[in-house]
Amino acid sequence: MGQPVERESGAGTSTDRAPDGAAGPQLPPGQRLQRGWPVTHYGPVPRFRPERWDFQVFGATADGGKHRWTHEEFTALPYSTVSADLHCVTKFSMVGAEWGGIPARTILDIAPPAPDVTHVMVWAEYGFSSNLRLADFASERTIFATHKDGELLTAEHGFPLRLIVPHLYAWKGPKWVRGVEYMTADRRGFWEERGYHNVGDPWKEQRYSYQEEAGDGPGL
Ligand SMILES: Nc1nc2c(c(=O)[nH]1)N[C@H]1C(S)=C(S)[C@@H](COP(=O)(O)O)O[C@H]1N2
Ligand SMILES: [Mo]
Repeated sequence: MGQPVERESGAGTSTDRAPDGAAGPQLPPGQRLQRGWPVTHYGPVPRFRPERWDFQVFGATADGGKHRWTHEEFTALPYSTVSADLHCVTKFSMVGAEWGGIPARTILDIAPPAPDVTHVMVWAEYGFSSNLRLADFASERTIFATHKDGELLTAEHGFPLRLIVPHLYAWKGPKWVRGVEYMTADRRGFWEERGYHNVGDPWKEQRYSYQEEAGDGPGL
């Protein structure tokens, strides 16, 4: 088997001009604006089975236990919205989305981590994962999205739940997310093990692991 590659499919045409000739949004270095919303991921789109779906918080929790929500319970948590762009490391950006869902901060409040937690691993269907520094996960703008622009996410864009981390590249936000592991040390997630940067700040153009500097991540 070869190396997995991030694959794009679906509608979306690239343009180097802002729509309507406007000045347009400011994009991170090396990114270009995309019209439409392409679908990008590795592997198949999972089927949603509500009776089997749960959301789990585990690892180094403050109370040492595992927290679990059914789909009904999770989607009943307080809803809010965040406006944020999506920056794919393959260089397209999708701008101006309004994400609706459950802020990561809410999860940290109701299922708090132990005091020595420094990182989280966000887990999705089929074992997909992405690691984040606790501070990135705890950002006021990090959100578990159920909706985009007021409409439920479609299956290929992550229904029923995906994470959005507005200040990092889009791979840091798993689609079809199922839980969070609190960690007392850093560990690489799926793409971070396969050559993507451990931190992934698009404004610093942290695309690949070879760009990492001391302190950016655990050894490869
Ligand atoms: N579960 C899962 N989530 C994923 C990925 C993936 O391969 N699997 N790819 C990420 C990448 S690289 C990008 S750019 C965005 C793309 O989201 P979109 O398909 O909704 O545009 O999803 C992210 N979330
Ligand atoms: Mo991506």
